[in-house]
Amino acid sequence: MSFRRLLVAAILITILCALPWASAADNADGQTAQALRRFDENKFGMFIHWGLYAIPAGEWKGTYVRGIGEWIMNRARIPVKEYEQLAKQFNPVKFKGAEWAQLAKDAGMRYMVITAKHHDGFAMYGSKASSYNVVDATPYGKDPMKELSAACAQRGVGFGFYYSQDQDWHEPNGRGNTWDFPAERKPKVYLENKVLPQVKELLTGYGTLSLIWFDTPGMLSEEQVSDLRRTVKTLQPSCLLNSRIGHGKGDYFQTGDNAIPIQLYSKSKWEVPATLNDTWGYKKNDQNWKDPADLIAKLADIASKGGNYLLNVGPTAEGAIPEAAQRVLQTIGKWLAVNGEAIYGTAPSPFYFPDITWRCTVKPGKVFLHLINWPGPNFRFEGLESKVKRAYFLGNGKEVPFRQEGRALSFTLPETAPDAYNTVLVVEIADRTPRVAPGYVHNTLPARLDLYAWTARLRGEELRYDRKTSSASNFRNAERDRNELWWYPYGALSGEYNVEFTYACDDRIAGSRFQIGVQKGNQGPAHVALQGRVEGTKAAFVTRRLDGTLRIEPGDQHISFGLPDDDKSAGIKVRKITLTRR
Ligand code: JFZ
Repeated sequence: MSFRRLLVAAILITILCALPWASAADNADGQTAQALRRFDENKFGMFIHWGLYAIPAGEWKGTYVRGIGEWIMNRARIPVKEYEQLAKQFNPVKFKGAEWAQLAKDAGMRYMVITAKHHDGFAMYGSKASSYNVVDATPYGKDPMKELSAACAQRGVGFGFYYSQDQDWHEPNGRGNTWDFPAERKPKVYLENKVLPQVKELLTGYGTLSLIWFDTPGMLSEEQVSDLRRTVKTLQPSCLLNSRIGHGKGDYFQTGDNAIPIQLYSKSKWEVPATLNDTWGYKKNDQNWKDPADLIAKLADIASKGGNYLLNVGPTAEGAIPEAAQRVLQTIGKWLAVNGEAIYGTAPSPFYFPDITWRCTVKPGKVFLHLINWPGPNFRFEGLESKVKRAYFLGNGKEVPFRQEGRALSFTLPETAPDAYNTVLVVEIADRTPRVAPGYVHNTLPARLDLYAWTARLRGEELRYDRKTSSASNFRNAERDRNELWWYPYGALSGEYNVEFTYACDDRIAGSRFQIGVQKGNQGPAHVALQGRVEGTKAAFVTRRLDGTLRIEPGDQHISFGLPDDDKSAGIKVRKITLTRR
């Protein structure tokens, strides 16, 4: 072939590849990218865990079962033959898709993800692939997902399904049920007979899906997960997949449940799945509802770090969302109706967070300072080099007096917060994007870093956070669930540190051993990093330097605090752990 012919051929191939019909895969990539942008703008979604587990609601044969409600079949080792009987009682007469969709809308949630099938294997929609489903196996006999998906579409709320693709305790070849099915698995049989057919049903029967939320990967091979991904993208190229599909085949990343990274986190788009109390599926005795102030602050925190917040409700077996949950969501919605400009469609903070006074989101020409812990009348903000034109409260439009000297901004604020939850201070700047002084950029780690109890995941159902004293308490050791604080650095922290500990403890309950651990990788017990004894402080907050050094390596998953031996000092109040680079 002559050079000229080669050149012509090369040009032709280039043009063909650029054409929209050239390749289905390229097309899917483009639609995925677009869907991801919309997903990023939405910021806030509703998670719904609803299934047969809402009937026992945390209690089996008169005995309380610890842990998350939707795991009751596993935790109580309930045989399939017994658990299946629950279907005959499932009759959610109170269910109204329009009400659930409207609640999401009122709460300012822009997408919804509901369990089509959880680990118990029961399909909450009309499935041809398995008769173990809500239409064929219950007295209700209808498909609630038809109504719900239509109600969401009508209100412009994105709609997606949770689907447990790997664990299925109802199937001999699904993962997880070792009490009925001890024999070896044939993942391929399960994948081809149940997962792929059901996923196809979900993608063809409920309109446009914003996403499918897979969970707890483990058994399926990389090739099998690729098949699953291809099945979804072929039917709906714009349907997003989360990272829990496994083998790195997702479009965006999930943090651990209720786990918010301590600083800005930017490894692709991410989402925090979170509970409103201590369970996903309904449990009748769980009344540990999170405070709206805390949830609103967490939403600002997550948006400031570049994430989305997927907040869960667990409806009852009758099909009602608990009233306490509804009230909390309405409160968040009222705040968002006024302050949504500082959440939706924003970019994350270009600034590092020195403490828990403020969080930050940005839009062109605007810096939104979310004052989540009121600083009092004199608020100093450092690190902004762009010229400030104007400052005002988003909630009431009132001008806020300020002085700008070099990289320091001093605001004069009211004594008390104008907004009980989160007062947004809008700072209008002369630049389109803020110029940030060196040393204040989000990815620079300071010499001293505070790990606040507020930025930790509260692990365990007894642990409580108190906003007045900014501290966590009730570090009980209950059966196999430890009450601990877990901080997620997500890779940003490797190094060696001296450690200080800020806490308060009544002298009468002092004496337990405490432990600061580092979790290596994803699984296994925390490696013990530092230990000490809880000393009495006459109930006043003190800061104590601890013996030894804390070593954090890249890939370490989290840092923990807890009482490993006894819970005599469970009432200790922990405010923060301070790391100083050695
Ligand atoms: C999973 C489920 O097992 C659970 O029932 C619920 O549906 C939840 C949303 O997801 O649980 C997980 C999965 C992953 C982590 C923690 C809990 N994780 O990575 O930390």
